[in-house]
Amino acid sequence: MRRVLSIIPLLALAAGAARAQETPPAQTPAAPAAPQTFESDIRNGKGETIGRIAIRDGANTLVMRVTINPGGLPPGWHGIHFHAVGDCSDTEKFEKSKAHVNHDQSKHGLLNADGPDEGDLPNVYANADGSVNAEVSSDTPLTGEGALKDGDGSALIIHANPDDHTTQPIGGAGPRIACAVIK
Ligand SMILES: [Cu+2]
Ligand SMILES: [Zn+2]
Repeated sequence: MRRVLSIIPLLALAAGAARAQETPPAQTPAAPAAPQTFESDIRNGKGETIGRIAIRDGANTLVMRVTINPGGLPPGWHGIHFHAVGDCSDTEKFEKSKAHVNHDQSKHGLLNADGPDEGDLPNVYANADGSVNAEVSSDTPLTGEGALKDGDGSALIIHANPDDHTTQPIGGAGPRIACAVIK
């Protein structure tokens, strides 16, 4: 949906460029809007802070940096997703965050022909010391229609195992081991 909407400003830009050839612009174009930003702590199953997410949302794409401190996660690949509710209070299972953000009943999986859902993200890799430094992108916006910061917010959930990006419902990613509120 975002990609469709983004056609309109592109057309406007094209029209603007055509006009610019006829008459010089009276003033310099406005600077592009700065990305919206959001940061939140990531907590593990004991409620301890193990890292942080930092989101920047531009006009068409959201970019999220995931930083996990040494000792934060078991080493190896981990599935991460945006879940539908911004509630990480049940630290044993993080089930209050509900299922993936998914407003149009898409199938789960970045590699699924009938997917992805709006919560799907690439896996992150935890180093031998349990730390992570990763950056992922998503078409799901931070604010506005279908956004992460809707009425009940959303959560970034980190799973015990990697997401295979294909199978239902969560690509075999296993238990939820860490959570960050996006609200
Ligand atoms: Cu998940
Ligand atoms: Zn999914």
